[in-house]
Amino acid sequence: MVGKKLEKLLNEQLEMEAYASSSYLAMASWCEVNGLDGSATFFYNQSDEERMHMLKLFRFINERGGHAITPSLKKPKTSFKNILELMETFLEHERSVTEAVNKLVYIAGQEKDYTSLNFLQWYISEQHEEETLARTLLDKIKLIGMQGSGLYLIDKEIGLKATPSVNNTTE
Ligand code: OFO
Repeated sequence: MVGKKLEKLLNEQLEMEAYASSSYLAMASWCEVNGLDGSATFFYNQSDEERMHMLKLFRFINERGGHAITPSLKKPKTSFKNILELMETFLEHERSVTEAVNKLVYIAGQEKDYTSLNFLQWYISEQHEEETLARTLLDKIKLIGMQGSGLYLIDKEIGLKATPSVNNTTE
């Protein structure tokens, strides 16, 4: 049985994952309408992944005798100055998710909820991977530069990092 305090935090986490999913969908759309097809595929996949992260939490809360609450979504940012600003937003968002996961782990430890601690390990590794990926892509954009054919190369690089997703909406 999950404690009330942790249940509330897990529901907040679920909401963050849902927001990440809609934010990345908005990023995919911006990339697509700006001719950045590789980046669009990358963010469509990221959006699907975040929905999966949300669902994992959803099921876990209910399995533990809590009540998973379907979140109402705030509108994500839908337009960006350029791919650099978009990628900075992506990294910033991942950082805030990592902070929230760390807080959850801390509270689960305090409450001696070892089942939740074990469950949350997956999110710790996932955040590590995603933050590293966002940082790498940001570095690439800075390195290549957006002038001339730079944007084309950047888009290609980002597209190469797109992991095939089960719910792939771009194929
Ligand atoms: Fe949910 O993986 Fe990052 O945010």
